[in-house]
Amino acid sequence: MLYKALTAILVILSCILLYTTYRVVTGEPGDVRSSFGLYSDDGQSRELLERFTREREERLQPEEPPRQEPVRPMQEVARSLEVPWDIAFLPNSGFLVTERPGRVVLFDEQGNRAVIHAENVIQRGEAGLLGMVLHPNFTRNRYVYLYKTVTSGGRTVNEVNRYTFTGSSLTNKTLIVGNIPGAVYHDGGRLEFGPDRKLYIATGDASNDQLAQDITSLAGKILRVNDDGTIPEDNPFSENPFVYAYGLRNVQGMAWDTRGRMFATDHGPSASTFCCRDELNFIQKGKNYGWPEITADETREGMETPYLHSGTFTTWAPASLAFASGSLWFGGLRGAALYEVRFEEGEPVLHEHFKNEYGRIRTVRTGPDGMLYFMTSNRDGRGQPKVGDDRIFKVDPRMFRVTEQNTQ
Ligand SMILES: [Ca+2]
Repeated sequence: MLYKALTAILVILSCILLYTTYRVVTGEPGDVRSSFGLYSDDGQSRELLERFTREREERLQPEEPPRQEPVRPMQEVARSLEVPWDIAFLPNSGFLVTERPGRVVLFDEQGNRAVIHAENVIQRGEAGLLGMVLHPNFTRNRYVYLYKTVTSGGRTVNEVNRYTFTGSSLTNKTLIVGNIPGAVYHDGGRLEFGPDRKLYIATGDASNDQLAQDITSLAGKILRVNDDGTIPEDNPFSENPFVYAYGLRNVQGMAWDTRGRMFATDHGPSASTFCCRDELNFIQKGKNYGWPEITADETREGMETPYLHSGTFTTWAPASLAFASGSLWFGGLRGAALYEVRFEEGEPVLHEHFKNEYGRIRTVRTGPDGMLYFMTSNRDGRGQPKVGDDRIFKVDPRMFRVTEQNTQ
């Protein structure tokens, strides 16, 4: 009896051993090897290890990704302005707007509006009170920078001044850069602080195209200074230490993408017999952007061709540049559109929004809320103002992709 029982136990144990050996050898589902700690250095084991690691890492991630906010509707934020040229967002949700005839208008957080500052400016053609930017440390120092066209020593010039914002006025005017050649046309005018916290100043050729290639002139350039107007040590030209890039015709838009790459728009010679060729340029320190020697796709040793241009039949008249939602955006004056440059598989592709819906569009800026703010320029002498012009709108930059998805 005892002998039979022992035999039975032995048979059962042998069966278990045989089954286990079979599972180990075939690697059947259930993976007995892992329970036995029997990992061998084959592909399947590595795959299992990787899967385990991946699953563990996934468990360490937040339970759910943050919910995407719904795309917000388009909204008018201001109206009845006269050639608004720039907008600056205050920390308390109010904002400042420059009007080209010489006014700075404050819109406070309650929506009240007041002219808080007036500048004597030359108001002819494209000249006047133009760009505005807040210091990166505005919350602490309250500095506001303005770009304007004035008469100095009998000449038309542009200058950049710094002011202190008191909450209801601009005081302590300090000259930052003066004697930038000015004219009725081609005054540039955009101000931006770069990611390096230097002040970049976009100028025009002041209707004298030869100045763009003349490194000693401040015309047809992108200038770069410290916040007090002194020269950064790493600017590229000893002949003219203000200059960062040159060979430009009339730059009114500068922006940096999230990788810190700098871009600038430039107005092409739209009004001449050699039409159009508006530009979007990838800006690098010390480079020559070709005006007036080369335009559009033309190349020449030591000169840069544009990243994108409008061709010889189309005019954008690009008057600004902003980066939002992975794209570059600019307003088109003659083009009467909001332009978007998307990077599709690394290539810049132009998309046109609101064509002829709002008339001439000048400045586009990204607000602290991630919305795009754009302003019309229908009262600048070249447009056809409608009731309510000029106006400022805000639009969710994601709106255009949603619209496209819905119409596909
Ligand atoms: Ca060029």
